[in-house]
Amino acid sequence: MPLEATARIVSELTSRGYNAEREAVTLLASADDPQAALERVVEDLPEDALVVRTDHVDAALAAAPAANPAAGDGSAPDTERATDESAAGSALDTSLGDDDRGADASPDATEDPSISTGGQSADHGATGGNTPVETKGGVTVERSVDPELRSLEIAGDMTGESTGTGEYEDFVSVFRDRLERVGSKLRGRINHRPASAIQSMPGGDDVAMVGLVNDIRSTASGHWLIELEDATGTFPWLVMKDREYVDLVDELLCDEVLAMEGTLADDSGIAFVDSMYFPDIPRTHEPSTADRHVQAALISDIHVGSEEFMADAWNAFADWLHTEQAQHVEYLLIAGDMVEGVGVYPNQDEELDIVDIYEQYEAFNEYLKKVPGDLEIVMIPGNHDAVRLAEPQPGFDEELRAIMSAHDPRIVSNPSTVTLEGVSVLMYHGVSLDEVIAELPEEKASYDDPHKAMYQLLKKRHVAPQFGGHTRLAPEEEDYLVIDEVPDIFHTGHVHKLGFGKYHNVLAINSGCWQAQTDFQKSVNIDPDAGYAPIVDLDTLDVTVQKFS
Ligand code: D5M
Ligand code: FE
Ligand code: ZN
Repeated sequence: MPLEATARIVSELTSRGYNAEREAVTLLASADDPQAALERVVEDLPEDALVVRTDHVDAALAAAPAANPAAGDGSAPDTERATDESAAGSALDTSLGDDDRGADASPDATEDPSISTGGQSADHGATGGNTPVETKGGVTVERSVDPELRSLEIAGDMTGESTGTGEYEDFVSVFRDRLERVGSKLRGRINHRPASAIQSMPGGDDVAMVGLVNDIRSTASGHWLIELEDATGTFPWLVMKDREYVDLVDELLCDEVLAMEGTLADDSGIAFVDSMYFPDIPRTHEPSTADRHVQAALISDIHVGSEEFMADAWNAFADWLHTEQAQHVEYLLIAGDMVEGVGVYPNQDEELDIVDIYEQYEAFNEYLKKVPGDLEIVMIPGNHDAVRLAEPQPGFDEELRAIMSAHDPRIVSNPSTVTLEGVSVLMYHGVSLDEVIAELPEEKASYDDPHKAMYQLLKKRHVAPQFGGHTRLAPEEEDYLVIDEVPDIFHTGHVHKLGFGKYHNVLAINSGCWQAQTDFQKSVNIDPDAGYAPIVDLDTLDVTVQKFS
């Protein structure tokens, strides 16, 4: 497969910081053992060489001993690659103890039945009854990927598109855009009226409105008063404590968009809620799948530069990616927190292994080099990364892109949507999950089940509905945080817990992290899921979890 071989050689060389003449690459590709030849060439290159030329390759090939596959001490041609024991990753069975992963494990009946699809029990935390069921020693293989079969498209990347000045008018436009776009998913379902019109309707009339949640208050008698706002004004809605909808009140966040239907009080000053509607994901949503068996690894929160960064686990993951077991993993998505950063949290410097932010990214790039060069890599920033903290966060600047150049990753904004062979993945770092978990009752969102907090974001069709708490909003003309199109996969990180499940057929995955428990996390009892890599089959949307720690 000459095309594959040349592409691989080019990316190997670039990942080590070299350019190459076209003929030099062809020559390398036609060697008996291109990988060994490449190693030799690199080893013998003059120190100041930036470009690999044909004469370098000629010299290296001439000096090489005759190819003898059986020869030697068993060391792999590339010593950075997997050795048998270091490549051992253990697969976690994701179908609740049934070790036939493809089989029809029956869905956990106690869970929302709507989340069960794809022949898998649908709802998982990292530790919920799963035990490592297999440990496969990995043998480094030549990955036989055909780049022609791949496709990768990006949407919603706002890098370079920022128009916000942070002025009041920008907040007006971003909320107007939010109401318009999220509201459009509700307006067809009810006979809504603007707030200003509702104020002048006669008492007793049936009314409906689409608006942003402006305020949520409980009344002295235990009912709930919810103020909705639209472009014309605000209107108060009362949810009586004995109505079935009262259970939904604890899910509400300020600034989310929803619709209410009800009856106007006699004086028309308030309406009694009969129904509440969320923009939501249609239950009929049918996800797209890839036409061939191909996989994506979804990870986040690497935190290179932290004393707790788990280099061994990362190296085992990188080695595993070179093994036969991982040969179908062709995409690697990284949802933010590449590095630990500097000054992100108080006293964070006490736990820094690398104190300079650029050196952190350089170290990250070294770790990135260890994964196979033929992977397509997409990354977005997180709250520890060196971009603005307010969301949406643009992709890294040119200087950082130049540092994180191993394997030529696609660097896009947080959030962004990447479509892999027809399967759309909404990537969002996940700072708002802290908010959702803090505001909602335990059974609806918790650190142990981070995917359930993600379901709430899907239901609200917005990745960071509530503004002003943990989540900082950079107002733009457009609200880039709206979930406009239904994604096939929703990928977040940030809370350092692994969990996944399906919500109305959308696969929600919160990847764990590569950082052991920090002192802060110890103090607040966060027990991170570190060293796991969830792997998604893009042809079935099934998930397997590989453990490397
Ligand atoms: O945050 C990882 C998780 O830990 C996330 O849920 C926030 C929480 N966290 C970690 N450190 C702090 C401090 N100092 N204050 C508040 N919350 C914290 P990450 O940002 O990915 O490190
Ligand atoms: Fe993180
Ligand atoms: Zn984070």
